[in-house]
Amino acid sequence: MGNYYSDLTPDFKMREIRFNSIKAYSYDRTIKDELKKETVGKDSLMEIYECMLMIREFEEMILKLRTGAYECIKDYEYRGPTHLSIGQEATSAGACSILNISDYITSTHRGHGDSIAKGYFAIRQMDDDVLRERCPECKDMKGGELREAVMEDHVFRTIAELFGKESGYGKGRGGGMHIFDFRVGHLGANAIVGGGVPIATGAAMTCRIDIDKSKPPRMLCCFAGDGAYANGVVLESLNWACQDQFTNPKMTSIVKGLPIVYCVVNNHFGMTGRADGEVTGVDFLARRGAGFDLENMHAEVVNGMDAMAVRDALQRARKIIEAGKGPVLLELNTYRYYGHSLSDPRNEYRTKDEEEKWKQVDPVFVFRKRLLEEGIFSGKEIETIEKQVAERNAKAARRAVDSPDPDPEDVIKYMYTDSFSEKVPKPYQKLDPKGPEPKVKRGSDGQINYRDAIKEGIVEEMKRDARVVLYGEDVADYGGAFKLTKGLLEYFGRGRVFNAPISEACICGTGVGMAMTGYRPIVELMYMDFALMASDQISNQAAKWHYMTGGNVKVPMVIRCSVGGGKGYGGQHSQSLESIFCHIPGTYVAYPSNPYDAKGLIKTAIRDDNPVIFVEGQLLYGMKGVVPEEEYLIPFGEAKIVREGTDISLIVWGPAVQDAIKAAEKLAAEGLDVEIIDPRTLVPFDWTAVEESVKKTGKALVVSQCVDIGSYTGEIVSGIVERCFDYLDAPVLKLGAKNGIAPQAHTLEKAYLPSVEDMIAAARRLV
Ligand SMILES: Cc1ncc(C[n+]2csc(CCOP(=O)(O)OP(=O)(O)O)c2C)c(N)n1
Repeated sequence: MGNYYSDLTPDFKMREIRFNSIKAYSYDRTIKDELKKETVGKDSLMEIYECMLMIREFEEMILKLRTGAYECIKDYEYRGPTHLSIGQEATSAGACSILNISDYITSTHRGHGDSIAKGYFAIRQMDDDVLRERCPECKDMKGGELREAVMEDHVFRTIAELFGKESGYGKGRGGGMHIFDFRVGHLGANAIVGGGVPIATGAAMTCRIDIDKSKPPRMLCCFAGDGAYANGVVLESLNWACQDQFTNPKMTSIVKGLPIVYCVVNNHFGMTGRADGEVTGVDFLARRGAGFDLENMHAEVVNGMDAMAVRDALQRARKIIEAGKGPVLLELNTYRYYGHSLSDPRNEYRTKDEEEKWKQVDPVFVFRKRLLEEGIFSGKEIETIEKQVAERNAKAARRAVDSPDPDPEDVIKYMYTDSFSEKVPKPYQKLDPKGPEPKVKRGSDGQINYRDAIKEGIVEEMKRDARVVLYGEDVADYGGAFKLTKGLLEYFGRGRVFNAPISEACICGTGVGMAMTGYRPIVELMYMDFALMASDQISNQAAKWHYMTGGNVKVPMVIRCSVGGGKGYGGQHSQSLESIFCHIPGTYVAYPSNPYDAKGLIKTAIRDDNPVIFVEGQLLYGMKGVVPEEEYLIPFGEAKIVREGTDISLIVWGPAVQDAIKAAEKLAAEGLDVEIIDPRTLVPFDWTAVEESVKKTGKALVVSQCVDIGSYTGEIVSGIVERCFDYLDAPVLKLGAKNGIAPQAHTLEKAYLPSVEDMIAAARRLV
């Protein structure tokens, strides 16, 4: 038993459990006070103002585009989302004004402001060399002229993305709701409400462990709306971020809470209705900080209409985080002046009077007034910057309209990357063993089982590359529900092999965040059925970010999940769901059917730069086979001819392969020579092997343990018909599990899964 647990003793002493208090609106300084205290410089004040103006100008441009009132591009008809953040500028500018280039943010569908602000303050921090790197066309410029050109380029790339242009940040693939810029630490806006929060949490895990002592410590600012704080995955993330294992010295050598600030951008409206008074039970969302940590997460409510108050809270958050006491939760209380989008007239859920009251505390005008009244800047200085911002936006908008659209030929370009971890960067080649290596024992015949083959592949890859980490429910001390990872903790240590809360969405989402920021997580989902709990993080996040960023980010992660079918575990622990993930563009799907393939494929999965769903058959865990001790990889997209034959092509994967072999042997006795093809990876799929076989045999049967309706087997059937129609002597058949729910009763489950006899019957039908 791990020495970090103390014995549980029954203790029912009467007591009272208290939560710490949460401060609200504690900021009360003037700008002059700030200058005197040197918490801000005059330049920074102008930067904050300029940044807020840039956001407003950008958002008002969208507003005017709808009526043709944006003069310089009157000829352009904008189509696409219009989630404006006018009124919320202080949250973006105030927060980003304290971030370093190397700090990260994540944002939301209403995230143009966050994106503009993160880029703006990063550009203000860049020296001339870095500026030139960002903008190769500006290579002959320097100083102020260079910075201005790069700033204009930032606005241009943002507008170009909004307009779906090839020169946009995401080459027009993601659009405004998925805006990002990894070069300045913007990890992406998310159009799935709450979807970015576990990703941010995972990126913060990277910041916590991946420390370069020559650089300032990194932190993450996660912007998400008030609506998102009702979402399960967001609450899972708060729980995740507060885990004891990050700060318990018995469990980690990096005693440091997660360096993340959860910024709740509380504009008081979800989509087209209010949360408080109806669909939530609290007055302040900062209360969400209680309940996950013994002393509360450090939480505050902040006046989000005041950039200086936001900045002050973020400065405090940074100190807390640098002291190792993260995470922090800040509720930034603000208001959006327009509807959810421009098609929302907003009169059903709020009054004009209410809007007017908020406009009285407008972040841009009030800040301007304070700068003037406190004598920080003259009217002329302010007007100069206002003019510059408007002209810059207009110029960038014109340029964006005139820039080329993506080529329709490239519609699916960037869906996958061809890249692969060829060489491990030097700092990650170092192995730091904490105990004995978990060596897999071979029998005298050189055989090991499927479970150990996967384990051996994982160990080899983790030894090769320190960026590979492994986590999931009880995978560390216990070795996972199926003991596949037993011994890895003792060898690699808890920094690389650790247990996760029972939060499948967060397990996958944090994996996405770690992968985006340079790590290569292997995450384990105990049963494939539970992948449905994480379906957004797998299908909308892991799968899509490479494409949505025009190939600018890679998500090299492996999601291991096992299929429990055949054990009498019933409807929620037995499903073969690989077809679902084959339907989601952006993920690879591998399903080894034997120990040799299992080792070779897991190693490839770990080195591949795409997200891979790695399916394991629980009934195969005990299967033995000869597996070389030395290194080998099995390329994705290369099927295996399990048995050569001339009469029927039987395409089959997973545990059904063994049954197919038995069926082929029986059919051989009847004089039917079956060729068995195991694709090994369903995505990418080896069409060449299947085509060659079917052209030879003229008959095809496709078998899997997926429920027949909507199964990937149907996709293969249609592909065969399309490719081999002239060679076919019979209809192509498919066989799967019955169109029902996996039953518990042995008799029923036997009838449910495709059997050897079913395969024989189908083959006979073909001839
Ligand atoms: C998971 C999910 N459910 C519903 C929606 C539709 N939707 C888009 S924005 C929105 C409201 C989000 O509210 P909040 O998080 O407060 O952000 P805000 O729009 O106020 O900035 C909803 C429900 C969505 N995009 N994602």
